[in-house]
Amino acid sequence: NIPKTQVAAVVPAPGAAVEVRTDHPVKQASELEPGECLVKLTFTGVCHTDLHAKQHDWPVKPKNPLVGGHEGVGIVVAIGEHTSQSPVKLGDRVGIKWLADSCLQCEQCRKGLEQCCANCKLSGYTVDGTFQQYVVSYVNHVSKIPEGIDDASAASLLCAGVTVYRAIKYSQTQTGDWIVLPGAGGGLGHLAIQYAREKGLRVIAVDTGAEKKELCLKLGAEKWIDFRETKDLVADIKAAADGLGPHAAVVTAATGAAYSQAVDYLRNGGTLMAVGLPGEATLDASIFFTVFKGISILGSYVGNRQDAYEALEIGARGRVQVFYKCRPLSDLKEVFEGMEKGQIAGRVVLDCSK
Ligand code: 8ID
Ligand code: ZN
Repeated sequence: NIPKTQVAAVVPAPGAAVEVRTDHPVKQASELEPGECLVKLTFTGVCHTDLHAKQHDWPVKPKNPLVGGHEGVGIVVAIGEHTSQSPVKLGDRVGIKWLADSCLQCEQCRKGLEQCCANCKLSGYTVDGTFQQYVVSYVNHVSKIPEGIDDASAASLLCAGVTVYRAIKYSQTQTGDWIVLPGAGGGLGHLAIQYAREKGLRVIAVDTGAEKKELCLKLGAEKWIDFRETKDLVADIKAAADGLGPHAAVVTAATGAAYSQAVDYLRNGGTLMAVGLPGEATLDASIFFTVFKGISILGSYVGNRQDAYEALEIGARGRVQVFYKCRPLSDLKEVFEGMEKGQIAGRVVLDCSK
């Protein structure tokens, strides 16, 4: 009993406002290709990437018209005929991630860099995503959601969680090291605080406003710096980390400004992990001091299937929790407006039934 139509939040043209439609078609079971599955969604997170997609502000462009969204949780209700060896079956509870599908055969896929597969499909970007009630996805890449975590709480682990989990995993840090998190009060950042703590790191949170300050400190940040109030960000961050600066910075802010002084405040031998994705900005850093201080500058892009498995498992054990406010799917336009103004502490998760 899969309906013919559904509620979907559609970006009808590049940069246009979101339209909520109640008559959006649902791909029927008989229309699925081999390897495809249909997932009936319960909840979906809203990532800042979805706002970039709506605003059309990245150098790589999305499909048009677009149903965005890539932090969805739901149940597999159909699998394409002639799908061989599906890792999931009907009735399984699964998550939809940014990486909807990849070839699994190319060099990048073989090496575990599935997200860099030249033939990948991206949920809510190159294929329609989770801002609807039924989404077409791919059996090889949907993530089984472990027991012990409810749908709404699991949703934002699928992008925000996986992304910061991987970024911290490869941040070249060890137990007891200092990590600074510009963007700490946002969707990715507030989970980064918790995954960093889980790794035994000491956290300096950088963001702005009383609500985000309270959230960051509650989640285990030891130090807080308000980027709008500080007179000298470099001096304040260095001072917060024994006067020597942090061992790593994982930048999840969606602006180039948050990157600009990282090489200056990092400790000698430190690592800058680029995660936040302003569309046009360039990384402005002293070459001399990058070399002289032995700084590593790395980029980290979502995660592979194993990163997702690990990030979800930590969440299901209750070690990392998404701090979210729940809104109906039909409120997406207003949620984007709040996100644009930087008003959302943690995440917003949408109820796909409303
Ligand atoms: O795979 C990836 N690398 C990946 C995955 C998912 C998302 C990258 N992203 C990108 C998004 O596309 C977006 O560009 O990460 C960025 C952040 O996504 P988000 O966490 O979903 O956004 P948010 O909830 O709006 O949080 C951003 C925070 O940054 C703060 C804001 O106050 C907000 O809390 N911020 C800003 I804007 N400027 C800042 C600054 N200069 C800053 N914090 C510190 N210093
Ligand atoms: Zn995302």
